[in-house]
Amino acid sequence: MALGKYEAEDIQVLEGLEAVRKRPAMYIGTTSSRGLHHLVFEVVDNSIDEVLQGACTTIQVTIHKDDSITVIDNGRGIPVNMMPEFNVSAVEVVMTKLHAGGKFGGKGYKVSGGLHGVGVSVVNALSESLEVEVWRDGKAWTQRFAKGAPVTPLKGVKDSDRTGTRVSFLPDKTIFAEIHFSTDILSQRLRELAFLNKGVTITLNDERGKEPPHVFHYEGGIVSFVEHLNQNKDVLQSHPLYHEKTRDEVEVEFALQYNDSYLENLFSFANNINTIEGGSHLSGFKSGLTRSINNYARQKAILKEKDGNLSGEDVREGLTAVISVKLREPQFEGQTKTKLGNSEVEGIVRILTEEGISSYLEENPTEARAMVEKCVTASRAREAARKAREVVRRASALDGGTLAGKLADCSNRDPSQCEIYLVEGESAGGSAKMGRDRAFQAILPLKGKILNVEKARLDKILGNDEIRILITALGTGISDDFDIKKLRYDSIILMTDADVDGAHIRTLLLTFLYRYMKQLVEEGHIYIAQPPLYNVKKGKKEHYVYNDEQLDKLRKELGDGLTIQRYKGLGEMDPEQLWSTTMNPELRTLRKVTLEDAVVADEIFTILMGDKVEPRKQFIQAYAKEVKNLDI
Ligand code: 0RA
Repeated sequence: MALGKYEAEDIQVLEGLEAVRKRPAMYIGTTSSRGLHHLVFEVVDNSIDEVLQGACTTIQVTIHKDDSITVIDNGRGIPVNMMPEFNVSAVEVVMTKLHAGGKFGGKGYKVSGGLHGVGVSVVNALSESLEVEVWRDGKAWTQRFAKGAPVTPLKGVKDSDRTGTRVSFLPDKTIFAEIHFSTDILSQRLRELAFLNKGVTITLNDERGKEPPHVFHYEGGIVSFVEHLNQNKDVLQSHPLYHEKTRDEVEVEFALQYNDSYLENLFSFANNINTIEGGSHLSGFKSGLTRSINNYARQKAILKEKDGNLSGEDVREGLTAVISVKLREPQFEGQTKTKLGNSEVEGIVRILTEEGISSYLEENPTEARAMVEKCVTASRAREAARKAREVVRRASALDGGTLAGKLADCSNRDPSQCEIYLVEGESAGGSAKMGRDRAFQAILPLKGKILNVEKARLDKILGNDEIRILITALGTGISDDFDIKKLRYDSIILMTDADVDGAHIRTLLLTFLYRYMKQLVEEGHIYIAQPPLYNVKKGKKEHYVYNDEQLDKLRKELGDGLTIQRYKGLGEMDPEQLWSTTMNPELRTLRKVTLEDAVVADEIFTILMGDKVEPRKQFIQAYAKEVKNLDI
């Protein structure tokens, strides 16, 4: 190896990339599994930039047997020329200098900011080894690196007339807690990218298993995305409405299709980044939609003069839509940097949305009528819901009126210190009330099954006692009234039995929280308690066992003569046991409910809780274990 020159080089490179190795989380958010997967997305984002330039049509991702990754694209290839200001090749600059992308002139779309966009050099810094191969200028070129430092110079190895880039890397085991790539996580995002960039072909090949490669290619782009989101629902339009237009250099496209549910299912993207926190493009889309539907309804006298306007909520009931914008200098704001800040985008999107929807309604009168009538019905139902909600508001104003006798509140009044246990059943609720630390733990027993909110409209949902009490206890309100600042407990812990009924109740609760208090899920306030499955006694010594694996292990360790009790429900534990196994912060384990992917969560809830029986059957058969331990 030609190390000579590169010894000096190492030192320089490490000055830049050392920071990344020292504080990886600063660059990729975390060194957990999520951060590991970000490495792949970072490389793929660079290939997607080539797609956005119209320079690339295929991206192939391979997970090798040793969990190393290869990404190959047929873009232009990273430039190989010497860069005088750095005295090394452009390839080496891209691979070793932070944010080198910008140094090539920010002409094109760069997926910068947001979640990714930190630069391939970060992937290089966090890889035990990395090899880049570039096809460009009639040759194939390669260079190898270790922990970010070059170990060979860039060499033109043979003639080649193709163009593109291959990046192969093995993540550094001393940085990441675990090196295991999940095909599911990778395919979710790769599929999403294929939806958002119509025509591109993205393949994922997992060499660790025997499955054939996944191929993601959608000629329909976000139209296919909306069809996919609605696949298990009954729809009002035979094909989604689609509109695409560029204005003031902002590329706007949206697709929408109503279904007969009551839920709004709206996803927004800016430069391929899922803007979970919304932003100017989303508000522009919402107001354009509200205006165009109202205009049409008035024009066709479906709304009479005496009727008030349809509200935003009315026109979004049962709506599935994807709005995607691409712009030159996206500003990402918000807690998770997933809110588009560019204010000029709002007006552009509003006008284009209004234009697109209005002409669709004119051209498709049958569909238009079905859509608008659904919105009018929604508006009437909302009036009924408003009255029901008034009842809830008054109940919370009384602060405790409905709660008295139900909620055992904690004495601490600082929400950041407090937690609430939502407990299945009165008897477990009783034990929890006695066993808890009343200073900071509140207990709310829930009797029986709560309502399946996936199948009911808001007025009915709010008529349900258990749900009203829950809303009052949490203090935040729901949907548009939701205000996280009013949250009365920092942690909301679901404690249900470790059986099928318990899992069902947990899913019902999660569905409600996800649909009506989504921010609580997004911001990580929801937890699942882990009660023990067994009590194992040997002589005077007691052990609590949380799963079958642990039980096997303990059996081997302790030998024979054990008394094993399987807990059938939380109610079988006395208050002291419940405290020490499941509620004592020093000893308990809680599972945090995370929302990795709202698209997948929506899909799962629709399948689990919706009307269609066949997809549910299939899902439960395929994922029997996961459903029991539903962890979004
Ligand atoms: C810098 C400049 C150009 C392209 C790239 C980097 C590039 C990086 C990666 C990483 C994976 N695939 C990639 N493809 C391209 C611009 C090239 C030009 O202007 O010709």
